[in-house]
Amino acid sequence: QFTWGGLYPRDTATREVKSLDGIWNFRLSPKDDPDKGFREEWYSAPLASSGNVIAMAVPSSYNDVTQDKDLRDHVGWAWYDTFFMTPRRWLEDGERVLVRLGSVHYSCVVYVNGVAVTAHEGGHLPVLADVTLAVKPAGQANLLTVAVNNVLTNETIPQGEIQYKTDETMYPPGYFIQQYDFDFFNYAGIHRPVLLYSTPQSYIDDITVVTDATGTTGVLNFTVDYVAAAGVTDLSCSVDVFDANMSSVAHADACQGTVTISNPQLWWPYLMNPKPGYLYTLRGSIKAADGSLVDQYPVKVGLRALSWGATGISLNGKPLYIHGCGKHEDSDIRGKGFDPALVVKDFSLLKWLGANAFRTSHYPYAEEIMDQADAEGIMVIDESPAVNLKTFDETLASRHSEVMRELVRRDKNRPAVISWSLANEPRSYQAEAASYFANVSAATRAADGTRPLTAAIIVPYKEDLAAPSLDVIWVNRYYSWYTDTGHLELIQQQVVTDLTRWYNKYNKPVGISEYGADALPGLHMDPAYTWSEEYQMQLFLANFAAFDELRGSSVAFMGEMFWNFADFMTKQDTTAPGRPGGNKKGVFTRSRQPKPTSFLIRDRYLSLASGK
Ligand code: GCB
Repeated sequence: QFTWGGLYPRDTATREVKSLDGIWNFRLSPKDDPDKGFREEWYSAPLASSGNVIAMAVPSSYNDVTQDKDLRDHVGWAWYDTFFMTPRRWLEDGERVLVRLGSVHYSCVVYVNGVAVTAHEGGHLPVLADVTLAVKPAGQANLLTVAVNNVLTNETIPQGEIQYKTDETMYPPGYFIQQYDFDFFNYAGIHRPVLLYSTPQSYIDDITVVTDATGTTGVLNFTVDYVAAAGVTDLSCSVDVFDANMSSVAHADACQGTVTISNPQLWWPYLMNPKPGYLYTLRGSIKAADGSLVDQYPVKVGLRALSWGATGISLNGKPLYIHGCGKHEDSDIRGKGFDPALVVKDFSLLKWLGANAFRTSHYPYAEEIMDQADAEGIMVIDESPAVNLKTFDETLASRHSEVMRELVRRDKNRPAVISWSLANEPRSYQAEAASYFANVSAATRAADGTRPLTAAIIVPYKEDLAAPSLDVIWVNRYYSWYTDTGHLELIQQQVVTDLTRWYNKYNKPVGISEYGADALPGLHMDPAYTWSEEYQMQLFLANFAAFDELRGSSVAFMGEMFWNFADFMTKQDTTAPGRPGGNKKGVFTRSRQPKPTSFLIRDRYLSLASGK
């Protein structure tokens, strides 16, 4: 099931956090006996007691950390375990004890001391378990077991299919493969930090902040949601707002209300202001009747006003031109595992490029990455894991809506998030797509009406049925790569014609969410030939000419996002011949070294930002 992953665990006056990251034990369930671990109750005792285990890094994808092909290509259940101790003071104080996994791909069951404490479906959002009743007394080790399944089906988001090969003259009996349409490798495992933390019995469950900025006044509308322990009444809330130096700038005694800040520092994107990413802290507190503090939790807040309409998107009253890229959570060895060094490197490169935005293609990214985007002023188009949807029914629509609610709840306070992307490249020409996207949009708008909804659309403007439900329209277009390959001279005309048609049809802002060409680092061919670095450069330059023409036209052209920030790992299947060692459409290599195209981007983005 999709559920609320809770506020990110943070140390406060009333809460404590312990990291459980490190090297855990790990064991695969055999491919031909997927349920073995459940049948033999591998969660009831350490994995090492009933079979061979290997060491496994947490967080990391498990696929690429060894030399074992079966591990890399595993389909089915994998098991992790470790031990943890609960600090004595948490138990003595009667605190709630929780385990939170930033994400586990794709679905998981979590056990503490042999008891299932939670299960979660969906690989890119947090998994929360209240383990208060499952943990042992102080001084005794607790066994934490996580069973992870990476199987994708028609009912999962993203979709996939287990295909059985029935021709026994060509395949061994029972042979199957995991098929999926998207190109990035379906990395699996415990991908993000695992944190053990405490809260008081009565606790803040959520905080919501919606900001506005008019003239010289910053407005924060806040709601503090709390859960009172059994028998506890008379709790009250307050909020304090601090500036970046932690000086108090506003206070209110209420669970819901509005505070104002005069002459505020607004939240601005990178390169739009000398101080981008300015963050206030709104600290929510709940107090007992005698005034004593019960729980406290801080959220970062960026004061900004976002609006959109037929002419474009504006931030703090200024028209936005979005110049950025699509990314992946992807790197050598760790796959989709969170790595703070990589986060710092990627933001350093984004800023070097002069990018003011990225799209979390094609799934929600780690909260630690989102924190950095807030702080650096890099705008985010926050995308759901619904990549390449190929069927549209009511069951999937309600599941998709749940994912959107879960995503919105996690990221709703983030100033960097300027849009929700419902999907990437849905097969939106199918008749059912119209009502499907109407449903999912309505659910998402009900969860958050303060940001425009979008999707990255691949199908032609005449065939697509998703756009009527969206506020702004992004399209993925590979002119002169997947169509008219080699004919760079056609790009400008084709991009301009295409985007103008979309705008004329819907009168909504339009932009390019993907364009690009694979380039093998070091392959040079002049005149430019596909796969060479020269071809990638020429293709980008031709697209730039198209974007400039659109910017000078009556089309509300809101932005350009190239594909992709860096080369990334892909699946091996019949499309593999087009993916030598992965997708090479990066302007950086997978190890984040520049291809020549990155210098063209840097020139362009920096001059766009300086208004030249
Ligand atoms: C697309 C997809 C993206 C792929 C890219 C490609 O349209 O949205 O996930 O990686 O094309 O390189 O083919």
